[in-house]
Amino acid sequence: MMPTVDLDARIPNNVGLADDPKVRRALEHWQPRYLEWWHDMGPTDFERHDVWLRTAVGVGAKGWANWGYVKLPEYRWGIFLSPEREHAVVGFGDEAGSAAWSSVPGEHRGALRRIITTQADTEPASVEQQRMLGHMAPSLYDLRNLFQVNVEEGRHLWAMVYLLHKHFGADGRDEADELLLRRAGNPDKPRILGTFNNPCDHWLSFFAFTMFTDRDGKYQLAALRESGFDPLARSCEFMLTEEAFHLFVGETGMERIIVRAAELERQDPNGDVRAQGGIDFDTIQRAINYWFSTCLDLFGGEISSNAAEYFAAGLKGRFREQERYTDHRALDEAYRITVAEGDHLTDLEVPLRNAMNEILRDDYVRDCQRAVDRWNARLKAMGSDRRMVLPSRRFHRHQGVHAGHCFDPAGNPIAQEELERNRDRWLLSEADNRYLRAIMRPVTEPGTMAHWIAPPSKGIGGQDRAFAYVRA
Ligand code: BYC
Repeated sequence: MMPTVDLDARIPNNVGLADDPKVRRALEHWQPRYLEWWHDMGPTDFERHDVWLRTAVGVGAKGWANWGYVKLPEYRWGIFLSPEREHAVVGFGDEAGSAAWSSVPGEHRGALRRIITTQADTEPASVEQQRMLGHMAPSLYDLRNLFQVNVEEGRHLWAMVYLLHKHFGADGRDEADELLLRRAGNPDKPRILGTFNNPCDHWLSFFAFTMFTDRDGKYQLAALRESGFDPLARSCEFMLTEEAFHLFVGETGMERIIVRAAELERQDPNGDVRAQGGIDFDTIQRAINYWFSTCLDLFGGEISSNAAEYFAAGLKGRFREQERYTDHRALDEAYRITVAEGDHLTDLEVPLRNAMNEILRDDYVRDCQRAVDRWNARLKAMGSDRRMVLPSRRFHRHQGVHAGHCFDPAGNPIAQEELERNRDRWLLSEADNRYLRAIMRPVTEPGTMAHWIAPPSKGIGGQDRAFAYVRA
């Protein structure tokens, strides 16, 4: 059934808030605090600008968003769930085949609250991490893309906060309040997951973040879309629609920097991209190494009893669980993981359910590799010999079985001193970050691009590349 959309309500929604006074009041109480948080921690100094944005207004496959100029604080953050599925069932785990839950089963309350809170926490965190980037945007096209990503992360927070208020009573309200109090990178009240406390203070990191970190979002949301807790599954389904654009921003943004690097390398008599004011291939590779490896950590440990319990309970499945698998209980198989033992590598067999984080990470790595292959095909077509690579999944890890061991980017075990000696060759360094911030001067002329990035292939939202996407 397609739910009714109420766009004129104080909180636009298709979840029947008008008939749910308790939850409506709770959310209307949360709303001014959210706006206060947005004012304090959202994009700095652009509150009065008109930004060409799409605003979610429903969940239909076509025409789910309106386009127009919007001032950021006036964006209509709404709550939209995909339509209810008829005869929805728990799709995997011990209870596979039984009816899906429309309210939270008591025995899974703690786990679900934890999953939803962790998912929710990443959304405001990313907005906080990106708040200064407007001041060094390479074009108005990119500036509006940044703001589009930011407002949609805000909407994803609304989606999760709705679930907390609707299904978790006083505990849920407390969690929703805490979400506005933690701060990315603040040692006293950090965000929950590691990567969401790392600085993202120039546009190479922004594009790497939307390429690699938002892609973790895609896979986590896809795993939760399989959930037997139907409201969570339906929230994630719609969030994925918006997420696709964030991934487009990251993948094409990285590609445009790579293409420009190849052009500048050719122009310089010594092939020195930095001498031409661009971003050289080694720096791009270090950004890939840094963001890819920190994002691998976001999947949690390779061997995880939490993941096994989430799967057994029917809370969090595999990527496209229904389409790709026939055995939804996953009780009989094992999974092989290569780990370090002293100075060599060895294989470990793990019961499949305990390897669910690694299985999701496999799908993620494949998707990242697809994008890297695309960039490399572009380089080849330009006649460049340069190629970008993903480092081994063992490199630079802080969660799971590889944490505490040292590996080179190819995944070979190495001594700590060798890692330290090569750190600035392999990972974005402070000197890189200083250089990148120094070349990133804001470009505010419509249709004009910063020197270090190639133009996009076309404009966005029905407009061409020279459109005034942001107006003072
Ligand atoms: N940092 O069994 P383990 C997105 C903790 S991104 C810090 O190995 P588990 C977005 C873990 O909590 C998607 N702590 O892992 C992107 C546990 O703690 P306790 C966000 C970590 O629990 C861009 C311990 O280590 N969504 O949407 O199976 C922009 C052992 O845990 C980390 C989700 O993450 C870490 N990286 O899996 C905007 C989905 N990794 O029990 C948005 C919800 C693990 O010792 N989250 N730990 O206190 C989950 O499903 C799981 O919590 C995780 C971890 C996949 C994150």
